[in-house]
Order: sequence, then structure tokens, then C-alpha cells
Amino acid sequence: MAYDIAVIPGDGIGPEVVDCAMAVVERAADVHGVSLKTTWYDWGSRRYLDEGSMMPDDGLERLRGHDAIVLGAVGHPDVPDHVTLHGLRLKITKGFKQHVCERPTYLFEGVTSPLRNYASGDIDFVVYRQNTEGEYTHIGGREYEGFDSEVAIQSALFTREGTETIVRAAFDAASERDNELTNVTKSNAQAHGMVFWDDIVAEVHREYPDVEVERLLVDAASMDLVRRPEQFDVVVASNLFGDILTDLAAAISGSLGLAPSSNVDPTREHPSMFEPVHGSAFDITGKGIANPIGTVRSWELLWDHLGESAVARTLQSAVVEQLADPNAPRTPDIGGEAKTEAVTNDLRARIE
Ligand code: GGG
Repeated sequence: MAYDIAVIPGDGIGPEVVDCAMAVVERAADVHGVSLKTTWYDWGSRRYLDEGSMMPDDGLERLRGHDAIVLGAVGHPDVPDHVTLHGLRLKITKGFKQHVCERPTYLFEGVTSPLRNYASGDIDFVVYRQNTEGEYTHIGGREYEGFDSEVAIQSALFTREGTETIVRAAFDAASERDNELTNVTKSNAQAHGMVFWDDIVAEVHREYPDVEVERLLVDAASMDLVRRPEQFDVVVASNLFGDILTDLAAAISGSLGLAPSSNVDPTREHPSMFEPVHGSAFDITGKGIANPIGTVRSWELLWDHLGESAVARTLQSAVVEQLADPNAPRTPDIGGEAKTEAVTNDLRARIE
């Protein structure tokens, strides 16, 4: 099969990890006779500073025909964060109904958790984050700016389509794993949107009688992810809570630099998007030390989504073997001193 993938390196370390991962991914595709064409889009904060927008007006139209999208990162010290996020990543996730954000977390052999006494495989769960609405809707406004009476209103939006889609994806995943789902909300405080969310979970649950559902408020869930991460298997959460919990999840499994993410339209009407969980990380941009593994693992999710599981497994094996090898190069975020390029070359060599 031949695939046409859109690549948006974006900001900060985005271009560094996307470029490096490409070399590994091309090798893996080649080994399996999979033809890979990429089209690169230089959208992001540089474009915003030069031309006033993160992506062109017809950006979604240009992406629409691709089989999938790879995004590096968004965020720039000279551009407000809400401009970068709403101007690129959220335009794509919302415009393409990528309701489902899947973020797996795994403690690999050779990687040290900051939590005591956790060994390889002890932490192994996946978070399903609602990806298009909730607390990330652009509804609200500011009035009387600069006056004592100034007000800001920020609304959250929960639709049946957006909520049911993420909840169903999470139940599907739970049925394929250990039949355990943790539903994370804050429905004691947010008595409209999140009680609606709980109602949808209860409705969909009737279709999955074998799945056991645990309910946790997000404050308790944050504590328990640190206290007993081994007991989580599939977690479903709103956009904001999923965003926060997956940074925590990445940290307890060794590094944000290892964490992959998918933004999926389950109807497949639109292309889905794959990106490392980490952002632009301007503190290390240009130093050549960003970890490319989060991006390589995002390509792994991409190939699984496109049905090319052999390519995905080849990428997975290269990562697993490298992390387990005490002599392999590793970037500083996981305790090494190696450069991105050295890690990339080593991953590529493992595929050869
Ligand atoms: N590659 C992920 C990325 O660039 N994240 C930047 C960010 O701020 N993301 C917020 C979000 O995931 O909603």
C-alpha cells in the first residue's frame, strides 16, 4: 500500500523530533514494502509572526486528502499560548472531529520511574481524552476590560456526539484489555456538563456489561495515579482533565519525551493526527537533545490506525530494545547524555 502523510513539524523541538523520527519511520516502512509519501507544511508560530496566522485559511482543505497527519509541537515564547493552541492544533482536532485522543502509558524496561519500587510493565494503562470540546471550547468573552467591573466568562461545552464518541472508544478499549474502566470527572462541582458526562457513561455501560466501571473525581484520580498507578487500565476523561492526567502519567512512567498521542476521528471521514504528548520545549530547543521516542511511538499509533501493524510492531521493537539496552544512547530526560541524532541512528540501526 502507498500512504500520503501530512507532516507539520510546528514549533520549538517539534521540527527536531519530527525530522529525526522520519529517518526511523522511513526505514521501517521500507522493510515492509510500504510506500510512504510525505507532504510538509511549515505552519506554526514562525508563520504567525510573519503572516498573522498559524495556518492558512484553506489549511483544513489542504490536509483533508491526506491519509493521516503528523504534528510536532505548538508553542512559542513570543506568541500567546492560546493563539498557538487554538490557531493550529485545536483547529485541526475540531475541524476534523478528532474526538478521541488516545494516550498509552507504559513503564519500559530500562526506564526508571520517579515512583519507588515500580518495575517494567508495572505501569501500563491508556487514557482516553475527549479531544474537541469540554473545557477547550472557544465560548465566552471579556467585558469592561481595564475597569474594576471587568469580567471574563469561559464556558465548557459537552455534546452528546463528542462525549458518547470518547466514552464508546474507552469502553471498546477496556473490553479489549482487562474490562476495567476508570471514569474521571468532577461532577460534584460541575453539576451540568460532568453529570451529563456521567449519564452518558452509565448509558454506554449498558452495552458493555462485562466492563467494571470505577468513578473517580479528578483530584482523587491525580493522587491515585501516584499512589497506585498499577491499578489503572483504561481511563476516560474530559479534554482538560485528560490533558493534565497524561502529563502526570508520562512523568510517572519515566519521561514526557517518551509519550505518544493520537487524535482520531473514529468515523474515518477525516484524517486523524498523531503527535508526541510533549510541547515545543523552548528551554531545550536547538540543543539537539530532545527525545525522538515520543514521536516514533506516535508513528507507531499512526501505522496501527492505518492497518499497517507490521510497520508499527517494527517501530515498537526498536524502541523497546533500545530502552532496555544499558549501552544504547539515551537523551538527558531519561538519564543519558546522548543527542537526538545518536538515539535516532541507533533506532534506525536496530531496524536494519
Ligand atoms: N505535541 C503536543 C503539543 O504541542 N502540545 C502543546 C499544548 O499546549 N497542548 C495542549 C493540548 O494538548 O491541549
